[in-house]
Amino acid sequence: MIAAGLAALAASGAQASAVKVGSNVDIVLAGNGGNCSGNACNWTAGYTAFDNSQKTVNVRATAWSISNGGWNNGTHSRANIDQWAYGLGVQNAGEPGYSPHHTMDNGGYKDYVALEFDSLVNVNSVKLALYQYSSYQAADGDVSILIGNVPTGLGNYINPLAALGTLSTGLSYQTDYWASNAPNVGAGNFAGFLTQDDFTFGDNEYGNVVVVAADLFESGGLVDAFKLKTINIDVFQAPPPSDVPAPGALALLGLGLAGLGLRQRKRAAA
Ligand SMILES: [Ca+2]
Ligand SMILES: [Ca+2]
Ligand SMILES: [Ca+2]
Ligand SMILES: [Ca+2]
Repeated sequence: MIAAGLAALAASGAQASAVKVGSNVDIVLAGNGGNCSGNACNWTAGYTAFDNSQKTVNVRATAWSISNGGWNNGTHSRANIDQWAYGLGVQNAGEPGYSPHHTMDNGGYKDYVALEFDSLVNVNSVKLALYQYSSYQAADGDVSILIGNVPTGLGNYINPLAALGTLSTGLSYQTDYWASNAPNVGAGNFAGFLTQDDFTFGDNEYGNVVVVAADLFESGGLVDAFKLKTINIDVFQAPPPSDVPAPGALALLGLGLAGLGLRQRKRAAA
């Protein structure tokens, strides 16, 4: 039985990882509210896979905000998501309704959007609509991306921190910084589009949940405030379930191997 288990493990490689099936899939999140209801938004995007087949990827967005700290130690609360002509915005419980507070910003609480995909994905770039946060500082668009896997999805109220884990526990994350040279257009005004495309997630960094946040590490610099217009992703396909040893089977195999080793040591000592 152990030999058969070992053979199956060898055949599957044990390190079975997902395979990239499509790249540079653009999902346009801007609109006039038509994709949203019940404080969540949904899209379906079509793309041509590497094998030339036509595929779709579905995504659902909810909004969140962090108070009293950063990703690892702050309080994560559900916020209002709004789909605007220039992109998705976040209004948390501590914010007034007027611009620029309807953006995803890190002035006060740190706002983010959680995107749940029905495929495994990673991120190449995001297109942002920048807003000037205050009259005495230029607009800024530093953005943090987190990628993790939550097999059950987040639903409406599952705390993304609890579901995805802390930044030190295998969650892939990167921040793309921008040296702001936006014009002074006055507090709350649109300051232009910005594409952040220096993300370098590897082909082993994928998941079904992507967090897009106003720079989670901003501290004393220019406040970041933007709407999320477009996200560009690569799509991966998980290996067939039969190729992946179930955790239970692996544990049994481990016990079996431990037992085998024990017997062999006893025999050698005898
Ligand atoms: Ca906000
Ligand atoms: Ca704010
Ligand atoms: Ca910056
Ligand atoms: Ca900044």
